[in-house]
Amino acid sequence: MTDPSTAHAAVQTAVRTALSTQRIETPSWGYGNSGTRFKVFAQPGVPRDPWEKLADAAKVHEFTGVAPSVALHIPWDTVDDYAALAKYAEEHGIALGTVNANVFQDDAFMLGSVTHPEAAVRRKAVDHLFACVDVMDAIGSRDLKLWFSDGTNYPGQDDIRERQDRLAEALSTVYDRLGRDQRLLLEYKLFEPAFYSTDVPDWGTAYAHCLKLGDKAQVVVDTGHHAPGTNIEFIVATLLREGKLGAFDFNSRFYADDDLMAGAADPFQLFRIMYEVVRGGGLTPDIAFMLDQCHNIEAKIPAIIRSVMNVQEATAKALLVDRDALAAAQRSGDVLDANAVLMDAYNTDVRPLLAEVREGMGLAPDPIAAYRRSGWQEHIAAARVGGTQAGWGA
Ligand code: AOS
Ligand code: ZN
Ligand code: ZN
Repeated sequence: MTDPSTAHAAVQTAVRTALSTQRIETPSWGYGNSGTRFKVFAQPGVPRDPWEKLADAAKVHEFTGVAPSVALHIPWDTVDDYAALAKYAEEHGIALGTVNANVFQDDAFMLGSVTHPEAAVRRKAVDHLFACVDVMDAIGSRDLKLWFSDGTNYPGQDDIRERQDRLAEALSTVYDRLGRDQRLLLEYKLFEPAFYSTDVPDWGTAYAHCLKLGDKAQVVVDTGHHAPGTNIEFIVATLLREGKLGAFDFNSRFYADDDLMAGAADPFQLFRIMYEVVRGGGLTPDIAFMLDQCHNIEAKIPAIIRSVMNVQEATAKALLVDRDALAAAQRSGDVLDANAVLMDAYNTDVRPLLAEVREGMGLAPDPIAAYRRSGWQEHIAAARVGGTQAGWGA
């Protein structure tokens, strides 16, 4: 029989290894100015172009050690030379990651992009998706993330069934264009900007399309894209069982797609999601763990650091669940004990453990304090004056 203290030490080592090797991708648009339709509050030092967004992302990685890649949004992050952008990222100790396609900001797409009733508009949308794959080729990116704003506002506005056929056709055209090691990640969202029907409203629709497309098509779970009360961890468990979970867009919501800091509104939900990830063997590079957030009133870089830390804390707690004890309680039908095992892990203060993990990686134990001490915020506020600040949507 294994000595309990040896077993405990082995678990601790596994947890520390998992935490120091975890990877969380940050979104280029999280560094830019953003707001609501009422007001965008500009902040001093905000990046003026994709290059400066990368410089800020490099700081998040420098102080957390677990955020080595940045997701791009095309055309928001359009540059003349993508290979140079990738090289610039590398020089700053990070890499370019997922390419997000934007087919929601052109006048032509008012009635839809890939599901638009007119073939010429659908063609224009698919051409943009091809251009995004070209960017992936240039920067060596694995994942194309597709979120479509497509849908209708009024019953009868368009044929909702035919829109699915148009979507399937566009997806399969893009899928065929992917390289051997590239993937198509399909993101669903309950509503907005369409309010009556959305063409990819839920995981079931995304799953059905991905299943037809093949192994290189996977579903993205954006935590903010569900109806209130949805059991997101069940969706995660199901997609993992089916081998169809490709990525997360982490953020928090109080009402709708609020895009607030991950783990801020409901850290318990994030823990439950991460527990299903751990339980389902999903803590691997095959699942892209990304943030999809905008920081409207809080300082952006520290907010992204905080979000990364919140994901780490949820992961640490998920890793600490005593799975043997949980399984025993579940098998014996002991509802209270089973729930207590889960809650014990959730209620553990994992901050000292994460501080130690960081120190083991040669980092400061408190990334936000280290960032503040670094003087980067003062540097960018002084250096980045003039020009147009890049933002979400700019
Ligand atoms: C939109 O609601 C989605 O979350 C997408 O991931 C989108 O591309 C991203 O939020 C940037 O706007
Ligand atoms: Zn998203
Ligand atoms: Zn969203």
